[in-house]
Amino acid sequence: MNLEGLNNNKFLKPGFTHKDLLNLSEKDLPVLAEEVRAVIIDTVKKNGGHLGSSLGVVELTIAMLRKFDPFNDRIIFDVGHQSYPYKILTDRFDQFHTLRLKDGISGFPRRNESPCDHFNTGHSSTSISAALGYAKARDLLHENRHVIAFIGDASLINGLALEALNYVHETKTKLIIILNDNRHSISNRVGGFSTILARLSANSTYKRIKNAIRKYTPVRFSKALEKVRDLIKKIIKPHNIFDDLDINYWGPFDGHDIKNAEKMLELAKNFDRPVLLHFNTVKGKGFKPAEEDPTKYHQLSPANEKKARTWSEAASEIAEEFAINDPRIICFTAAMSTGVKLEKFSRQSVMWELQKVICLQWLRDLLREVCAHGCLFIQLFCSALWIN
Ligand SMILES: Cc1ncc(C[n+]2csc(CCOP(=O)(O)OP(=O)(O)O)c2C)c(N)n1
Ligand SMILES: [Mg+2]
Repeated sequence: MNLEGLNNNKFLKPGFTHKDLLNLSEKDLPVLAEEVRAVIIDTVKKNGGHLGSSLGVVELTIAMLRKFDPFNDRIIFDVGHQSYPYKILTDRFDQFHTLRLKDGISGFPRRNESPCDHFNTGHSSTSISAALGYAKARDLLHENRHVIAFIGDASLINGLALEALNYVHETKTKLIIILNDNRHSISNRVGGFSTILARLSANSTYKRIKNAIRKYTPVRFSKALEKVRDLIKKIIKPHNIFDDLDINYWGPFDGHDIKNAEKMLELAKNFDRPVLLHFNTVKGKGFKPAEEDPTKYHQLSPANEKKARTWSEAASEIAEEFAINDPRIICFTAAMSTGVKLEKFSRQSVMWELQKVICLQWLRDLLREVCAHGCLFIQLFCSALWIN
């Protein structure tokens, strides 16, 4: 990106650091949010990368970075494809134009890139496990830091993440889970848990909590905190699956309301038990094409990329060809039928297609039996084994 083009920016200028973010006033924050968005859109259009997820979490990231210290606290992103605003606001704005270029800023959190990146990611659903590890280590060493897992709705509702949720109860440690619910995976979100999240999102507690906070904030904040905390317990009903797992569920809240998000994060900071804050956001927020077609704008290719035929295109064509003659052909994808070019297959073929599956261990066992007499492509399963 041409840094000269940023001269019109009010806040996000060369040399911008995390400290500058802390010095901004409340009314400046929406302006900063728009400037962050513009930088992301501009850079991703040129260099390629993930677009919709990062655009959707700009406000949440601002709130989080004003309430937590990214150098001392441990903020762990799931997948990490939504971490562009975080990178820009944690002292990497000047380098952000090198996103995904050789020796440039990585498209995912990287420990060797910044002291604010605490966990290398790429595969989904690892954040809560990593956060639990950090929280346990903190307790053992009597350290003073917050641990936050920042996870998307589709990443939360599969085996690896659910396993970690199951274990939160056992660790009895303080942990903050921020659920960024944009109702999308790469494609549509599916599965039984998806229904649970949708029901929670439809809950009207957000307004009630906002009113409760408004009622108490004239009192000194620490006092208000106690009252609101008690109130939250009563307000956030009906009882839900997270409460059943001994994880306090607060929400749902508007993830684009920075002021309110900051208040909820402040409450979570002062809460001594595991808590999950459920925020509703819009994938692709602020860029109309991405809001309207979040699947297409989940990820863009670099502007000058040569359009060679990809491995996915070749493989999907073969699958389509086989499927014409054999109704037993099934395709499975790790929640990325678009990315692996299987859309046409899923539209045309009559057979069962199980897609949007992220938990590969589960998929492996399922496929082993489905394909007892067939052939199994296990590329992503192998990659997850190696990388995780
Ligand atoms: C194990 C694994 N399976 C599949 C993927 C491909 N993948 C990348 S992002 C993503 C969707 C994540 O959805 P969500 O967590 O809701 O985040 P959003 O993109 O909506 O912000 C998937 C399936 C992956 N990274 N890792
Ligand atoms: Mg999502």
